[in-house]
Amino acid sequence: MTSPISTQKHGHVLIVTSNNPPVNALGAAVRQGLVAAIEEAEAANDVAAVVIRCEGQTFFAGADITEFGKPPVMPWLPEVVDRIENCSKPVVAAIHGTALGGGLEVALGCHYRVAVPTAKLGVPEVKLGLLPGAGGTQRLPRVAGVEKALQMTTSGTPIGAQEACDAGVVDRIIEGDLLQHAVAYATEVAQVRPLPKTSERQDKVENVDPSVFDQFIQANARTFKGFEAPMKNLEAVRVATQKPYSEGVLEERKLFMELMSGTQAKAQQYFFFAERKAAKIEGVADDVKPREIRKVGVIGAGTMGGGISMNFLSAGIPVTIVEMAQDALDRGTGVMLKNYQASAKKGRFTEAQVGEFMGRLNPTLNFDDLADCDLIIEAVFEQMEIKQEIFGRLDKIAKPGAILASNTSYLNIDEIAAATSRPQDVVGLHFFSPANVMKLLEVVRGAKTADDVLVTAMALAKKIKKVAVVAGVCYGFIGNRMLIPRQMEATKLLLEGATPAQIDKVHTDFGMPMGPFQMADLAGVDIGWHRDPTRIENIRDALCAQDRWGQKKGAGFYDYDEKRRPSPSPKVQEIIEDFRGKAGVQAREISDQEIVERTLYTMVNEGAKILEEGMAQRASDVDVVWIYGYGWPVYRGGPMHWADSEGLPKIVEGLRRQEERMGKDFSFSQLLLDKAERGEKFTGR
Ligand code: T1G
Repeated sequence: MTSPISTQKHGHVLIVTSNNPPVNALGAAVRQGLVAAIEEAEAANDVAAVVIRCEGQTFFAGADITEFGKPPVMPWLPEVVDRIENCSKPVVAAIHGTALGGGLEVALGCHYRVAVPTAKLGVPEVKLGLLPGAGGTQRLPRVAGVEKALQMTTSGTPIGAQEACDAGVVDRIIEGDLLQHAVAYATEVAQVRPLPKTSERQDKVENVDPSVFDQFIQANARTFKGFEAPMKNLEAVRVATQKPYSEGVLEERKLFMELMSGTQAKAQQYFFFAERKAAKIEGVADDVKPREIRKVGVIGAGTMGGGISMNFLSAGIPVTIVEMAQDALDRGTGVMLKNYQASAKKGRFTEAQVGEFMGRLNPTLNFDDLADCDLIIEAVFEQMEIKQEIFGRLDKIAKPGAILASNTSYLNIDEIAAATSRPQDVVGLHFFSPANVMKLLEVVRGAKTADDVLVTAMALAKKIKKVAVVAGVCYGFIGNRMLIPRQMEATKLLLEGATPAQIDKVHTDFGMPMGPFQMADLAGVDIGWHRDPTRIENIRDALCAQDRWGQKKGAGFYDYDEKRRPSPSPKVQEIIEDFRGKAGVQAREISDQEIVERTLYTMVNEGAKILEEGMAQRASDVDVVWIYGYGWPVYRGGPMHWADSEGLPKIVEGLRRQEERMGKDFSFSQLLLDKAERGEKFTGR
């Protein structure tokens, strides 16, 4: 098999090229080829310098993640990087695309680094539950300084070429032909001695104030909470300020192996592939082309309609947004502008861009203005009759081939499609609030939704930087359908003796951003409430009847102060005890484990039902929904991956207790029972 690494002499420069699509991952053949190329350069008397570069979309984007967990093949990446650095002739890294992880470590092993202005450089290993394990935690601080190294290693966020140049990671920004200029640069430095070795730099790691690390930990405590990798990245960088390189890399290796053998790294690496697999639609031919979406229409300028519109405006797609009344339209567009300006303040956009985005917006009261849109998204009140009336009108005015989408969170897409003469053009696009922030998009496939409509939705999701998951038509699709039993069990636990704070704490200790009652207060306790304060059938009705609609009213399951800080509410406790009395329930001590079983195991059971009914394509899609839609901790890999790591027999055992408690109101997923019985897993790792 031909090596992905080839060499070619250009004058006295040996050009080493990697051609290993799609991202020049540093698999075994690449590593072997790089070492062979350096040996070739050493042996050739007419070679004075070396350029290492990559064909295709990017410079090396890191170690080959598909090799993880498999028997290692020599040479190790650290050895390759050391071999490059110990070459007796200068080696120049020519960087384009994204030099990430091991890719940046290879570049740091080179004596010089040049990059095109659009290149990005980073060490995203922390997102895989790891740390740069090929010398990166020791070389990066020596080149860029401790602060920059801490920020890059613990966030995993890449930096641009100019920032890298300013930090000393890149020696020169190349305008024009990268290879040509890299060869010229290599010729320029061919005779320079001593060769600059990043591992020998000491100036940026000596006399570092140790308090830098404690301050960094404090500043990032919330972000790091629950994760193992960020702190180990920080420890590795700290070692670079305490020990010589040769000892530091040994500590780096130890920390790396600790992470690699842990459950968090497995979960986060699983999720890396799960997120990409979600984009694949089973049963749709690869040659199905997406429809062109040049213009989008949005019906409803409320929180959802405005947020949805922003995704397209920011992606360069004009939006016609329709409301029924001028004040609603003005309010909606005003909120969009305010949100953009808030992002601009955080440096996400420039003021000019905000003007550009808003310039693409066409607010109107005239429904017929939607006639020339290629995609129209309805984002109005969650009531079937209203949606069917709107889709009936759309059917009359939308141009042929326009995709008609509903942002419904629960309702039946087939019933909505039936209100039109073109059900094949109807699809669900369920955005998560805030729609301009949350990455998840559930693409709900109706019985008659055409394949190219699906393909268009998935392609468009990528364009607007969403992660799309295909869902079937069922109440609540994937995410909300699993939320329902969780909320029901959480409410029952209140009646049986638990408090909102205890239940929420079990969830936040687990790693969720908030628990069931904190979530209810944030979203609105009144969502789905029948609005009749005289009709009080459950705890939620009682709260709503007393205007306790959540944070927006300063009171819900919790009381809130003027800064929206929550505190347990005696009033709510009274309501709970009142209901307990009426139901004749005796309060009892509820263990945290019971709360886990009754809420999280119940979700796993519902997720298994979703799979057995074909409402999700694969278990990893369910995990993608819960990580991107609800903040399930990525270091636990999502509900189905977590269930596998808990052990399905243990999940079944916990749910048996549920079955005893609930009798006929509880039904097991047969798929869950079968898999537990057969010792199988949902997510295969
Ligand atoms: N290894 C193996 N496959 C990879 C890969 C990798 N590092 N990166 C991407 N792929 C596959 C991906 O699964 C997909 O496959 C295809 O390439 C296109 O990816 C020792 C231990 C580079 C910014 O974490 O961030 O180095 O679905 O859809 O949107 O210290 O891929 O087509 O079959 O994402 O253009 C560190 C991970 C590794 C970078 C391109 N590096 N990759 O984005 O394409 S650990 C990373 C990315 C490491 C060392 C440590 C992105 C990208 P398929 P894609 P994209």
